[in-house]
Amino acid sequence: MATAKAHTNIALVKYWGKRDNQLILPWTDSLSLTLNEFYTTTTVKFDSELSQDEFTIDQMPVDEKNFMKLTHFMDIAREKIELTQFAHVDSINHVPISAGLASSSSAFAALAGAIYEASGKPYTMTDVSRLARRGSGSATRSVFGGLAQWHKGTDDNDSFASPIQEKLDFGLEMIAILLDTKKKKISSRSGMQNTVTTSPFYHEWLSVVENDMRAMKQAIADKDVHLIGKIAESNAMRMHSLTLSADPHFTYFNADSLLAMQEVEKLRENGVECFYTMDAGPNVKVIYDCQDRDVILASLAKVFGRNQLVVSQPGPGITFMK
Ligand code: 2P0
Repeated sequence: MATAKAHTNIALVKYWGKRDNQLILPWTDSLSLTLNEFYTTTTVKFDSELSQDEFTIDQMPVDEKNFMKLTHFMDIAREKIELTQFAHVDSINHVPISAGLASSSSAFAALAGAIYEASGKPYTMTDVSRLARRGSGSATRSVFGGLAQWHKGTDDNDSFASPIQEKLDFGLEMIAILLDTKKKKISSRSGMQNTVTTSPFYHEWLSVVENDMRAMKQAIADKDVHLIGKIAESNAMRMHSLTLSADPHFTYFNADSLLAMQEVEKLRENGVECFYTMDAGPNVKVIYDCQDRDVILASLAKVFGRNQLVVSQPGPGITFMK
């Protein structure tokens, strides 16, 4: 039996599209910041008495659809680790589910970590990252703290994340503006698939990411928070332009997302350097240097409720609890 805790991550250079849907192999590398504030804790207990896996999420048994998804993931893990037993799996989310705050990233990272730890067999965190990927692409990166890069790789074996800087020695921070924490209409899985097959701009995205990865890694090496934010914002908007150019076209923006982005732009016009990013949901995340936190919070709190604004520092990689 083992319990693992994993945190969500927010991509600064986004993953948007798979070239292999079964193995979850992405078209591009991606790069993210793991957040301290949002996490999942998962306990796995292998049990020879069980005739099938048992899952609870937030203390409720899972529905049929989630059962199928999770037991399929357990089968992949059993095959990789050469295990035969079924397991009790109990997961608690400290993340608003399916609201673009990437609950699947912390969920599958925590599950993959707990499985390896409970198996009693030797493993590396690269093994955990590789397995987490099979549950959800972004989970690959949540295995590591701080800034992590998911290498797209060529097959199941070489597509995994590695840390760029697990403990940050500069002031990168995020505020998540919670605008709508309900379940999203278009999952990232189907949204990205639709985009890959129908957006006439998809092939341009591949070179956008290649350039952004290079520039982002240099900005990180230079500890240049403002340049990190600037590249992340541009990368996010180019990702979202793919959804508008898909057929059928769609968007994850809502009216409040636009309002939040305008507020960030106003702050910039007033000399406060801060930037935004968005994922597969309407919530906006603001990227800034921690020394500007108070002025940014005060300004955003004039438009949004203070309880909608969640400050998060960089978070750690997977930890195990006794
Ligand atoms: C990312 N997102 O890089 C991108 C940016 C959302 C926008 O990864 O199909 O839940 O399970 O691999 O990882 C969200 O998609 O999708 C995501 P699957 P996932 O963080």
